[in-house]
Amino acid sequence: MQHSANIRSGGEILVDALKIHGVDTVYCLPGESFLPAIDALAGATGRIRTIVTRHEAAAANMAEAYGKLTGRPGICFVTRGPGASHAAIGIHTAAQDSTPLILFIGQVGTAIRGREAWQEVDYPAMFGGMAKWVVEVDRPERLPELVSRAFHVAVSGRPGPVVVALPEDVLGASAQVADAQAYKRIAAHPGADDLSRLTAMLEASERPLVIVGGGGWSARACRDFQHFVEDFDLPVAAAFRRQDILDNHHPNYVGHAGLGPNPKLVARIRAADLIVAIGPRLGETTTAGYTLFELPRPAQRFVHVHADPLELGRVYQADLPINAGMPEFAAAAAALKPKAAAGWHAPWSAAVKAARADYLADQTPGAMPGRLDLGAVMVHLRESLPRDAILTNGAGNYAIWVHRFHRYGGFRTQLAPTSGAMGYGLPAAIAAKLHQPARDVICFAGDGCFQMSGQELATACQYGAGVVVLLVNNGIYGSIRMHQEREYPGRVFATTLENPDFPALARAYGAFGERVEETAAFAEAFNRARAFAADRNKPALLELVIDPEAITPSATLTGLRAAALKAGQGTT
Ligand SMILES: Cc1ncc(C[n+]2csc(CCOP(=O)(O)OP(=O)(O)O)c2C)c(N)n1
Ligand SMILES: [Mg+2]
Repeated sequence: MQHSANIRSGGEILVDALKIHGVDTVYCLPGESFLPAIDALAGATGRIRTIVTRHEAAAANMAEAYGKLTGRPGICFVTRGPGASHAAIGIHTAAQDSTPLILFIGQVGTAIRGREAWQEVDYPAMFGGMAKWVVEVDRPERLPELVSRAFHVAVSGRPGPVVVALPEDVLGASAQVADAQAYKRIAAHPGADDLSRLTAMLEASERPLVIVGGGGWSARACRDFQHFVEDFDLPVAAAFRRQDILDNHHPNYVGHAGLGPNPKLVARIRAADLIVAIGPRLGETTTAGYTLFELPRPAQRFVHVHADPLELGRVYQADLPINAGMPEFAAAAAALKPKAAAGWHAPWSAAVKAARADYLADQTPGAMPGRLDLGAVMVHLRESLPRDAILTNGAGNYAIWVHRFHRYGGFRTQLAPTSGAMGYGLPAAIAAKLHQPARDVICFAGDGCFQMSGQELATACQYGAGVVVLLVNNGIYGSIRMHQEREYPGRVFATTLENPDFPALARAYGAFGERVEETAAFAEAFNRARAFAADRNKPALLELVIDPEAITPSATLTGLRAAALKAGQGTT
């Protein structure tokens, strides 16, 4: 703890607060609106690394990915109106993904507030429905208090984003004020009664199933969760894009309940007599558009564990709602034992093995049209990448292959926005690689997705982030084209892309760039890309040229169109 009685600028008070709260990285796109803070960051380079991006969306996405990776708030600095507007995507994703993040925004001086001064925005109004808390600091003396509160709000209960607006005179003024101390995360613990009821419900059940997800997990919490799962031999499905909470190689992992799930898993969820949802909100993407469970009273007995008491009972009425942080719940659950612990065998053990077998069978891709088979690429990667490799992606149909055929190796091997935001993969990969340089970081992006943040190859080159980008090029906004063929068969509009020469573009940035057009060429090209990234600490991009017909692992565009026409879709 530090009690500075000396006179400091608002910028210095702020950056001292960041140090006290343990910040080691700041993602930033500068603006003249927060020069005193930038100058204070210049004086703090021994403690805080400042990563300067080419677009505020990327800075905010990097901060979000950092928050996901570490459980500590990702810190982002952007300028007023235009910068804040670009950065809004990070706030949205951090909210949907329950990720701790603090966005600091320069603001017009307090003396001219409310006149719609240059680039002035009312941040509480703009971010009020998206962020957990929005505050504008009105005096430098209040920086220690309000920054401390920002950290507490971001990490406590259900983690999420906080926005702090910084009027330029507040940053530039001098003040004498004592520092706060480092923040402490506040979390609920499960009660003894909750835990004994949970044990009793498990023991009374015949077909239990766990759905794990949500934010706020840590490596330790995942280990504890695994012990609980093993002691009760429970089958575990992952909520949408939460596939790295339980190592997918674990025999109790039975698949992904996200978009386009294995129908056999869906059938098991429906047939379960007890659902134990640990962490997820059970949102639209995990519940097949709120159709998987009856509303508001599921047919199965229902246990819902969530960090936010307001989320419990919001959509689903649980028989046993448990308000707890994930580390707190997992630690308590790891200590639970089935009643007849010694020699106990779960009556559902055979069902777990069958569910696991269904999962493994679903991981064998079928043949697809075109010379380069994305399923075969995924199988090669799954067999050759180290288990701790981090895979990132944004939004697009290409991600279906990644989520379905990869086996995520446990805590923080997946950085994927549950918000479904395009453009996330590359900034997330850069943040991950800079934070954990020893690990392989692979970014998947569609041709559409990549072009929302491809300029960050420059950032990756500047800071030495040796990520490998696998750019899946089908020449279309494939995901939307898929929906278009289903709803308006044959009426192709606004979904076709004329693309640049991606490898040449990558090379222009100083990255590695190569095009892969057939399956047999992938393995060697991937080795070259990976070696370049590792040796040069620079990004490497492989353009994977995919036949647009291969719209999902199991459907073709022509097939979708024919089926829709047959069903009379789009005709009047
Ligand atoms: C920021 C943002 N804008 C638009 C969308 C809607 N959207 C979802 S997927 C998609 C197309 C993605 O195209 P691409 O990256 O090429 O992947 P593909 O589906 O072709 O594999 C679009 C436009 C979105 N999810 N996020
Ligand atoms: Mg595409």
